[in-house]
Amino acid sequence: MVLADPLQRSHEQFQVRVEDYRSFRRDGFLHIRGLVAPEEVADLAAFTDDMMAGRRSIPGVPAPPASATEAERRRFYERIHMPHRACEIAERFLLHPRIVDVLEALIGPDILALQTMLFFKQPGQAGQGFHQDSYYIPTQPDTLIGAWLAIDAADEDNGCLWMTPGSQHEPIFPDCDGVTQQGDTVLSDIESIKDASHPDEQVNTLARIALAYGNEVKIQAEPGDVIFFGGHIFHRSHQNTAQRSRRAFVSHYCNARSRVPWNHGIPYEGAAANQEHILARGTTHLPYAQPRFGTPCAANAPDLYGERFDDPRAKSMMGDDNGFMVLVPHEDVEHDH
Ligand SMILES: O=C(O)CCC(=O)C(=O)O
Repeated sequence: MVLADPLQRSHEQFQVRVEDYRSFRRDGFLHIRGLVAPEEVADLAAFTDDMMAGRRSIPGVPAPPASATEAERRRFYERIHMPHRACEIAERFLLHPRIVDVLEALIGPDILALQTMLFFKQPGQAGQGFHQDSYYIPTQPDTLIGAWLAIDAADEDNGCLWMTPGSQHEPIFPDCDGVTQQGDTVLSDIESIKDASHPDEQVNTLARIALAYGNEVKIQAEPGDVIFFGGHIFHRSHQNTAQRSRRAFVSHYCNARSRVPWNHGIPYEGAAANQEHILARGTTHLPYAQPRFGTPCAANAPDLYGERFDDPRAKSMMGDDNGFMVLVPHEDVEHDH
């Protein structure tokens, strides 16, 4: 009998430095340059070009009419939600092993992949005002993290991300817009805010709390850079006022041991929707989904991305002598806490 080749990782593993881990905790975000290879990002750019030209489409997402002019096609899409449920390329980037390597070090070891958004952000298209992602995507305990992959170079003119370092320690402010009942409402004196995500600082009252920090930073990025940011940090982006596009692919994840009462507004069975989300790395006692397009990940390739079955010891991410975060078994009882 000829055995199939054992499944192998398709990408060189990315190891997070202890200094990066520290800066993620200190600032609330982490910018990893060149995490995704240029030729892979070019695939994603070509995919969006093809969509705007009407050569490719995502099932369930309307395409520009055949009569649309070039300018109308460019403005047709702004943002597509959850493309990983309808097309292979989005699932591939959601489960990109090097992105998940970083997640494993920051919030792992077990990672559940929840959400994707494809931003077209063509010249003139709007930004998104101050908001906290955990308001929209609740996870319990809250381990939400976003990964923002630059498809185009992003700067102040074409609407890059802006982050407010330190605001990751803020609670999630309930929004009295009535969209959800979410937020940290058990805190006795928490104030409700209004119109989070609205670009106008006078309308969006989260802006007052965010701007009081006085330290907002712009995150200029090159194609292939990924910005990781926690679910509590105040962040925003502005309108694209340049003549260049500012496309980005954004995914959200949580630790796979968190309950996720969220399925992008789609009804689900039971008290949580974990069974609708894909196990990207590690293991979990909670339900999870398989990828729809077969992208390798812990759900379908446990030998590669799941638990090492021959080693049942508990493990934690720790710094090694070379300054990298590595998964270490808890074997030294003398030093256990
Ligand atoms: O890319 C943008 O313009 C905004 C992205 C953002 O704020 C988010 O994904 O939470």
